[in-house]
Amino acid sequence: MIMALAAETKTLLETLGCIVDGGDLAVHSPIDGSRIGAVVTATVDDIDDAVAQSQAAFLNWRSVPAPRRGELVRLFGNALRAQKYDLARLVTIDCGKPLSEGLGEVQEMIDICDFAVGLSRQLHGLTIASERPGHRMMEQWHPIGPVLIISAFNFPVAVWAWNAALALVCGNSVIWKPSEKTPLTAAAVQAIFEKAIAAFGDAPAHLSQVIQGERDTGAALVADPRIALISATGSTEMGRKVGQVAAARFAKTILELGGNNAAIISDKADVALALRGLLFSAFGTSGQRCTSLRRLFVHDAIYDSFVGALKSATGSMSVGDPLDGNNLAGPLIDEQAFAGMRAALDEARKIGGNVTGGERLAMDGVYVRPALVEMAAHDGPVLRETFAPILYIFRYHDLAKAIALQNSVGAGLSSSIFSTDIRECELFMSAEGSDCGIANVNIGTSGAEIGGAFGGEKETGGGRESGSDAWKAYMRRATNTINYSDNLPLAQGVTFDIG
Ligand code: UN1
Repeated sequence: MIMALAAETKTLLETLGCIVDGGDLAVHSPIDGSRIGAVVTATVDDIDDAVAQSQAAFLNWRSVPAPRRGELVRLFGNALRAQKYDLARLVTIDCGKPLSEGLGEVQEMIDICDFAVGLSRQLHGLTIASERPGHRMMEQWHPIGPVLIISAFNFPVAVWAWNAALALVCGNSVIWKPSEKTPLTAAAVQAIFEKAIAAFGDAPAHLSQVIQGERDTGAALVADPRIALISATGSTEMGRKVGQVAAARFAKTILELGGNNAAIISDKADVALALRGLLFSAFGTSGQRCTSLRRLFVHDAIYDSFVGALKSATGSMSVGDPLDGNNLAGPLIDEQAFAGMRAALDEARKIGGNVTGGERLAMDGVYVRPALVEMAAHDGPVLRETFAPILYIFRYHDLAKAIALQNSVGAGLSSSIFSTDIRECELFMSAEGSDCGIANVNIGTSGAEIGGAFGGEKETGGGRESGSDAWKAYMRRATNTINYSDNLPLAQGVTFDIG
């Protein structure tokens, strides 16, 4: 298998038009831990050049009419359609998610391209009534500048696409710092993007660039005053650093950080549907989504039967090679992820948690059984995000108290209620309900579509990406007041008469 993965990676990269000639950053597939390639990391000088080139590209691109900019994104979406399967396989090899999810990830890229193409004719502002006679006010949205996109290993290409597709139609250049754990998919996507650039004809050079490297590379880019907007996906710890550096120079940020997502299973839930929905959210992608379900509040009246059904469904979940379509979950990204999982489970046991599953499987790569933990207290590891398939389970009686407990953690990304009672569902979505950026009813916490704004509150960072009006974060707003009269009345009735 070891030779096979390296050889397949090479073939896939070639098919995708990507030349990776080796380099100083070795890449390993989480499927079996084998080495599948290497990429060249950027030096300090490379970073400086890239930002200068991005700035030059921006100065050109901002003047291209937005619908024409949309044409480039349309071509890119088509190029992705043509190579969806090959790119999806590479995603699976690079980050270990099941092939079905790899395909879904590329589809998410295609979807956001379609969305952005339509948007390229709708970057509209308001016309506002003026209090002054013969005056008109309006808002315009203008391109903002080079956009830095920092992405994480778990969605190695889709999250970049959410940002890049919008940034490009909005008239910006982009620089991508992918996770050092998944650099090959980034290189491949850049090669696909270059095909769209070639078909487009006259896009400026360096409109989109990939800068490979580790944390210090990201830090150098974040600190560069020429970067107008930083969109960073990753841990809350990373986001806190990025946010502080950006704030010091008043750069704009979109931060999509950790989640500690919960679902409430009411005694009025459709339990079969709830079970399916929460299993995907908790254990799909091996619990390595920012939207993964981590905490479950089950109503007292159905607790024993529901948790029994959950245990048997979890026990029969197939974990293994993500390229094999029979497996619902693949490996964890690396040994460090397993260490984090083990530490969280040990800690949970110490405070009275009853753990089912969570064992490591005897295979190359880091494969684990999903873990269910019936908790006595909402405390300890429950309060933080552990990027692994662990679901903490609690009993509840009073819905308002369950919502309060759900909201009592630092993160505020995603949440769900499973109930057929409209009062419970509406309460959950109301101002007194979930405090998360995403509050779902009768579906799990993960697997959002691109049409909605994506992001969360509190320690999740507060930014929004993807659909709805998230595009506004990628532009600067100008308020224009136009006087078409021959008089100069001042607002608020102020007088200033010069003789
Ligand atoms: C992430 O894990 O960083 O809603 C993004 C979802 C996906 C995106 C997750 N569409 O689960």
